Amino acid sequence: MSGSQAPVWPAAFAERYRSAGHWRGETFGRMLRDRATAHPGRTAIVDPASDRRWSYGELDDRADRLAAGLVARGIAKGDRVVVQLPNIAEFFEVVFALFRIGALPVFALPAHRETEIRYFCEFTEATAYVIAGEHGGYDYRELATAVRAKVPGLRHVFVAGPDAGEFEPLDAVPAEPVELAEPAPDDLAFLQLSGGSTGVPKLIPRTHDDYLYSVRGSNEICAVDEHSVYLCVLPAAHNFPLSSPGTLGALYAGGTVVLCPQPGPEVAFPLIERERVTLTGLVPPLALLWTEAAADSGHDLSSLQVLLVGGAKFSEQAARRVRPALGCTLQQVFGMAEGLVNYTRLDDPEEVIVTTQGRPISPDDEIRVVDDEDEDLPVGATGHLLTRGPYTIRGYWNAPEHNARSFTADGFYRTGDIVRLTPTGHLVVEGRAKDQINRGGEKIAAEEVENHILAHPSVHDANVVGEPDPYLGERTCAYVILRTGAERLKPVAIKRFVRERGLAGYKVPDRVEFVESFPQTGVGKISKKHLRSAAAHTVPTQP
Ligand code: AMP
Ligand code: DBH
Repeated sequence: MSGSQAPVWPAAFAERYRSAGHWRGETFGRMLRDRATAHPGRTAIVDPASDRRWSYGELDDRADRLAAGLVARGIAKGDRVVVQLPNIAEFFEVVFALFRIGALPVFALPAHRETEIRYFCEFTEATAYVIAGEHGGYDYRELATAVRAKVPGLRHVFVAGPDAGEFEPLDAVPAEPVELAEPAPDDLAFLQLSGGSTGVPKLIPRTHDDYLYSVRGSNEICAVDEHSVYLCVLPAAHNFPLSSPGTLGALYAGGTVVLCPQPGPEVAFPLIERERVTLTGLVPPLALLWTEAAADSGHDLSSLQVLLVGGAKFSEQAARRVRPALGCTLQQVFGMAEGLVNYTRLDDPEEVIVTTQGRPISPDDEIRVVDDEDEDLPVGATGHLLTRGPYTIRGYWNAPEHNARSFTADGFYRTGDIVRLTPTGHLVVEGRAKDQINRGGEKIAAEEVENHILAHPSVHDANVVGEPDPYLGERTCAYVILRTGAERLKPVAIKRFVRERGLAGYKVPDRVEFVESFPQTGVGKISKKHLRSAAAHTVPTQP
């Protein structure tokens, strides 16, 4: 992989991370083979929606066979493959097949629509795209038809499930296993997505070595072992349920992954009872919902030992309710697909668990809290979080200009988070400096949505900011100035316009407000700070 595509760790750091035992020369493909050899009969994947249970031996064999079929279709080492699958067993068959080939899954989310998928396909020059035919009332085949018409380089679309339409069924791909050259541990394993703060999403290159370290470290901290049963509630491709400690943590430890088809308690609670689930991970709005529902659910949740909550700030009041309601230990997790993941520890005092977002996985995670001039602040002061370490990327994929801004000259990632360090070394997330809205764990880059609104012929200017929401934490408000003389529009017209441009539903503004002008700062720049506080004071609901 050339340096411009994926910046790597300088040799001295790589050497240090290897000699410290963080990078152990493992790969995902080999890891699954080792587990399948050690305990072929143990259950790896439970997919309740289709009533399937795959043992380690079966998953291993399926990955081999699918890899062979994909290779026969020309998918080769280093190729990018956009994977957009819901929480179904095939997700693991596909990603482990790609890991074995050394082709890179690009982890799209089920919520992504034409604009995002087309961008991923074009930007990564993907050779294939994998979908489930229909899911959650949405037809991904139609999406694939639209994308393929516009992206000629996309050679294959594979469809998991019964009706592939005009595309090739995933079921038709597997072939007799073939000998494949193993990828190197420091090769890229996949491209993960960033919530981002710019016009287009950025892609995060992760290697086998670095990601496996974060998974192994997470397992230790969350006490994941061969008896663990992880319920995957959030979209499987997201970094949090994938690796913190997530499905890959459970598989690494030889435990079991149960795929939750829907995140609500009415689906999840019976599964926890039936499969004796021991841990799961949720975003704060779901954690609130589960806590409320647990009291009179009538389901036996006693197997649940650990609930991880992260992706957005979990309020102290909500955090305090977890243990009494669900009878398990709360672990707050503050992570990012770029790398750094912090956890409260299982044996931290309850006060630390409910009031902090944890501390880093690794003794080699370097944390700096700095002011606007990158000067270090004293412990306890609130400032920008910069980080560098054995599983934090040194740059986004193919984004040299952006990297110059998102990383310091000596390789620290500018997280865009505003934090404070407690005397115990725990981090408290106090806010955000990046131009992003965190809608209950779903990240929205303001600029991306603004650009789409600006494409409307009646719109002169647009600013998207977050406003408080009791359930999501934050929701989006678009302030829009119409062109002079343009027809009057209703807020729904802007929302519909954004949706019809093929953007994921969670990026459609929750509220649209038409204004005459934007507040300005002293030097005449538009003040998002003032817009945010205006939004905080006017939160009527509207269609
Ligand atoms: P991404 O870079 O898209 O993977 O999103 C990671 C970002 O999510 C972090 O930089 C934080 O802004 C936010 N985040 C994740 N977990 C938490 C948490 N527990 N509390 C507050 N913010 C969080
Ligand atoms: O929000 C995130 O991206 C996130 C949250 C918790 C994450 O990537 C993670 C844990 O690994």
